[in-house]
Amino acid sequence: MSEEKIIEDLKEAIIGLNEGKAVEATKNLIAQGIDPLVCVEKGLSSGMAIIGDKFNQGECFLPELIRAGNAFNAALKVLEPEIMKRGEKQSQAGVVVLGTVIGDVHKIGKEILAMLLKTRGFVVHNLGEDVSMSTFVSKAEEYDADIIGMSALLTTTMPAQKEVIDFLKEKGIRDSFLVMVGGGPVNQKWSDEIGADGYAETAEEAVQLALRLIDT
Ligand code: B12
Repeated sequence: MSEEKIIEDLKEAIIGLNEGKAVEATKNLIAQGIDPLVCVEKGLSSGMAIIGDKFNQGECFLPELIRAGNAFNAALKVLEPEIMKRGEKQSQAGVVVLGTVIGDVHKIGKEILAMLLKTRGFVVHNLGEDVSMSTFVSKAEEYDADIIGMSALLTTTMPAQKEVIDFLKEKGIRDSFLVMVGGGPVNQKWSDEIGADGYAETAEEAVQLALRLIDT
C-alpha cells in the first residue's frame, strides 16, 4: 500500500471517529518506516481540522469531538515511542513547564508539543489541562523552569495567558522566565499584546522557538 493511501486511511479514521482503525493505520505507517511527524501532520491533524470544521458548521457535535479526540490520542500513543526514538537527543536543552490554561481542557496539541520538546532534550513538566495562574507560576518556581508554555484553544480562555504574565509581573519575577504561547486562536499579535516572549503556530515551530529563546 502506498504512503499516501495509508496516510489517507489515518485521516479518514479520525474523520470516521474510529479509534481501532486509527491505531491500525498508525501501526501500518510505522511498519512502512514513514516519518511519524508526517503521520501527525498529514494524517491526524488534518483529519482533526476537518472534524473542527464540521463542528463549526453544525454537522457534528460534542460527542463526535470527544471520539475524534480519543482516536487521535490512541494513535499518538502508538507514535510516541517512534517519535522519541527518532528525536535528536541533546543533553538538557532547558526546563519547560507546559499546560493548558484554566477553563480549557484541550490537550492534544499540548501533548504533541510536550513530546517534541522531550525529543529535543528539554525536560518537560506537563501540568495538564485547566491549569490555574498560580499553579503555572508556583510550578515554574519549584522546577526552576527556563520556559513557561501555555496552550489555549478557546477565545474565552486566551486571556488566562495574559493573567499568568501579569501575575509574574506583579510578583516581580517576569524576567525569571521565558513565556511562550500557542493554541488555535492565538497569534503573534496576541503574543506581542500580552508581552509574551514568543508564539508558534505548530508544535514543530514551537520547538524551534524554544531553542531560539534559550539561545538568546
Ligand atoms: C478535539 C476538540 C475538542 C475535544 C478536546 C479533547 C482533548 N482531550 O483535547 C473536546 C470534545 C473536549 C472539546 C471541547 C470543547 N470545544 Co473543542 N475542539 C476540538 C477540535 C476539533 C480539535 C482540537 C485539537 O486537538 N486540534 C489538533 C491539535 C494538534 O491542534 P492544536 O491544539 O491547535 O495544537 C497545535 C498548535 O496550536 C500548537 N500549540 C498548541 N498548544 C501550544 C502551546 C504553545 C506554548 C505553543 C507555542 C504552541 C502550541 O501546536 C499544536 C500542534 O501543531 C477543535 C477544532 C480545531 N480545528 O482546532 C475544537 C475547538 C477548539 N473547540 C471549540 C469549542 C467551542 C469547544 C467547547 C466550548 C464546545 C462546547 N460547546 O462545550 C468545549 C470546551 C471545553 C473546554 N472547557 O475546554 C472551538 C473553539 C472556538 C473558539 N475559538 O473559541 C473549536 C475551534 C471548534 C470550532 N471550530 O468551533 N473540543
